[in-house]
This record gives sequence, C-alpha cells and structure tokens, in this order.
Amino acid sequence: MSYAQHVMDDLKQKYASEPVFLQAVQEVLMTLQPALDKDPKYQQHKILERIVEPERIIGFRVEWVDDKGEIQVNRGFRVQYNSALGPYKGGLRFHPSVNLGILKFLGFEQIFKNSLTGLAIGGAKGGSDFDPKGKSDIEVMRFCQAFMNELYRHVGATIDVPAGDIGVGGREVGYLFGQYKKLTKSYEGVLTGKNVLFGGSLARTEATGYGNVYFAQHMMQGRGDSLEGKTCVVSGAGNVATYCCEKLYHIGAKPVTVSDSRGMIYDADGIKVDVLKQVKEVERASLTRYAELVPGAKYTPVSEYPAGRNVVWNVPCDAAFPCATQNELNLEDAKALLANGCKCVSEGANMPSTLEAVHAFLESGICYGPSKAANAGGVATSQLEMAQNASMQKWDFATVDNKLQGIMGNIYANAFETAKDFGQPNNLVLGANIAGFRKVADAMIAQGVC
Ligand code: NDP
Ligand code: 2IT
Repeated sequence: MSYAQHVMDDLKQKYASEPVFLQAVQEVLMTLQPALDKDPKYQQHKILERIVEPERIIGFRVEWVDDKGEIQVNRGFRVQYNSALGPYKGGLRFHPSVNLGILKFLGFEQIFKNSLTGLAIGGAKGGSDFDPKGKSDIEVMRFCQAFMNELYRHVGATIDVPAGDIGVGGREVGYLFGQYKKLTKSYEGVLTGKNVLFGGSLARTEATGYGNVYFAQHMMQGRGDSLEGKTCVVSGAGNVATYCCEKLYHIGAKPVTVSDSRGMIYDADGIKVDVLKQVKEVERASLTRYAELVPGAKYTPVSEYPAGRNVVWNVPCDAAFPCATQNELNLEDAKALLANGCKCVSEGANMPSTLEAVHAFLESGICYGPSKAANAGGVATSQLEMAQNASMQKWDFATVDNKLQGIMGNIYANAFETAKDFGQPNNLVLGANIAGFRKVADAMIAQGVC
C-alpha cells in the first residue's frame, strides 16, 4: 500500500464523522504520491501524518442577546492548521452549517492555497454556526463582539490574521476589528478585508472574483484560446460571484447566471452587476428582487430544481465559475456542462466540485482550475493588506491589482510547470497540490519536529 493511501486509511478511521474534511484530504493525498515517491524524505519525516493534523483547534461558546432580549448561544472555532510558512491566515465563515469538519476542510485547503501564493502565510480557518440572515445590524454587531471576546486571545498581526468568507464581509470584519481594538488597545492589522477607512486594502473586495477570472484567462491562453466573447455561467451571488461577473465583462466575456441558496437567475443579456450589488450588498435581499428589477431575467426557485442540482449548470456556456459553496457541482452537473460544450471550469468557491466531478473534468481534458489555485487571489490580496498595514502604507488600486495579476500568473505557471514535470501538463490539480505541498513540507522539515 502506498504511503499516501496508508495515511488516508488511518484518517478515515479517525474522522469518519467529518466527510468533507476527508474529501479535501483525499483529493490532495491521492495526487501527491509521485512527489512522495521521488523524494523519500517526506515519508521519513512523517510529513503526511503531521500535515493532516491541525497544530491547534480552538473551540468556544459564543453567547449574546438578541433584539427580543433572549439569550442566544452559538459555537465558535478557530482551526490554526499550519504555521510553517508564516502566521496563520484564513477566513471566518458564519453559516448555520458550520461545524468542525467543515472548518478543518477549509483550513487544510488553506495551507496549500497560501503556499501557492508564494507569500509568507500559514493556513487557518474559523467561524461559527451563527446565521447572519434575518438578523438586525445590531444583532450582527453583538454577535461579532461576543465572538471576538474569546477570539482576541488567539489572534494578532503576527500570530493569526482572520478575514471574511461566507457570511463574513466588510460589515462583520469592521465589528470584529472594533472589538479587538477595544479589548487589546492595539490598532493593528489583526484582520484583513477591513474597510479602506481603517487599514483595508483597495482591491481586496474584488480580489477573489477578479483573481479567479485572471486564472481562467491564463488557462485558456495556455490552450491558445481566450475568454473574450465567451458566454459564462456563475453560481453564487455573494462577494466572489459578484466580482467574478464584473471582471468577466472587463475582459469581454458575458456572465448569464448567478444563484443564491433560494434560487437562480438566468439573464440572457448578461447579469447586471450594478443591480446585483444593489440587491446583495445594499438590500441584502434574495435574487427574487433581481428579477423584479430586471424584467427580462428568469428566476428559478430551488423548489423547481431537479433533485439536488443547481440548474445553473444546465445553461449552455463556454466557461463555468462555481462561486457559492462546497460540493455544489456533482458528476451529473459536470456531464451537463461538458455535453453543452463548456471548455473551462475555474473554481471561485472552495471545493465546489465533488471528487467525481473533478475526475470528469480531468478526463475530458478541458481547462480545470482547482479552487486552491483559482481562488487564491483573495488571500493573496489579504497578505498585501497585511504588508500595507505593517509598513503603514496605502497602495493605490492599480498597484494592488497589478500585484494580484502577477500572483495569479505565477500560481498558474507554477501549477502548470509542476504538472508538466510529473508528466501530466494539463492536470492542474496535481500541479497545484504538489507545488503547494513541497514548500510547506520543506519548511516543516527545516524547522524540525516541534
Ligand atoms: P458570500 O457569503 O458573500 O456569498 C455566498 C453566496 O453563496 C451567497 O450567494 C449564498 O447564498 C450562496 N451560498 C452559500 N451557501 C450556500 C449553499 N449551501 N447553497 C446554495 N448557495 C449557497 O460568500 P463569498 O462569496 O465570500 O464565498 C463564496 C465561496 O468562495 C465560498 O466557498 C468561500 O469559501 C469561497 N472563497 C471566498 C473568498 C473571499 O475572499 N470571500 C476567498 C476564497 C474563497 P445566500 O446569500 O442565499 O446564502
Ligand atoms: O478561502 C479563502 O481563501 C478566504 N476566505 C480568504 C481568506 C483570507 O485570509 O483572505
């Protein structure tokens, strides 16, 4: 039995109750074997056994009082996964589905993603089962303050720097930052994704979506093609999806769909990004509101989806950008995309495709950009925010965006060249996993067993 398989089997026994965590580890470990065979030092130093275990897991009770005066209790977590390359770095997710297994999957992915950026950041993730939906602004503020009342002990500008993810955007980061400052007296870059008024970086809001499109454009250009003039489907309607749509227009492509947890929009003329921002960023409403504001757009509620399938993937397209959540694209969806002529899938969300869907994309030979490479622009720009905070500088939008473009180009080249070195030039899953892994593993070996 191979080294990777042995570690995977052991993990399956230990963490049977954490299926998405096991899925994320499986995807990585099953592609690493050629690198492990080439260099026995990784097995000698028991790198796999070490890298799959978080350095530290912090779990805590979050109690707060809602607008009716009732006490509410939520669970809070921070998974400090790996600090070989730098301070822990990764987002916070506030969503009712959050549990330790989901945060371990996200934290594990973050290790390799952050390594791929080429920047000095370790991997982490955190969050809570708190649901910001339907809560008043004051309730969200009280919750964020209660969450930080424990988290502040474990984070800091050179220790662990959280940011946003699902359910955590500029508003939440602002409240978390305010409470950290209150508790510690320290005005420091302890969170990224801050408002530009108090240390936030220009282009951080746009970075994940823009970066995903830059990555997809590199993949297409690598095949002598381009996204220009192409019809694109996008899932999600939050931060990543919105700025993915915006950048698609900048490069001459047309996004025709977006979706949220209640339904999807098909707008054949192209998604109106200003309307989407109004609905989601200003009104915080459902996509039914988009259909009200854009009469030509077609809204399909989840209740009309065929069992478990987002109909976004049935819309004929040249390129697809899953930007909502994990496992939102299954084998049937992959087959529908391929049958309709889709040539490129670039993942804005973390692990949006099931393992079966990933295999279908790889076998088909289309451009497939795995999330830890394609969506790394968000965390990379977070590191640029850390750099600006540490040096007390503020860079203009173009400076940050140019750096982001350079980073996405480097990630593509690194994943592609690594995949080529291992004889599978079009397998960016293998290329990204091996390239991300080797840097972290080599740093762990150099830092000793500690
Ligand atoms: P947001 O909260 O801004 O938006 C999430 C979007 O996805 C919403 O439209 C939401 O719908 C939808 N969604 C969430 N969960 C589900 C679900 N279970 N089923 C259907 N739709 C769902 O989050 P982001 O845009 O920031 O994050 C989207 C994805 O991108 C996540 O996978 C995240 O981990 C990843 N990511 C984010 C980065 C960032 O910088 N923000 C960086 C890298 C990756 P609704 O509003 O109805 O809940
Ligand atoms: O999944 C991710 O990379 C993020 N949610 C962004 C993390 C960050 O620290 O900016």
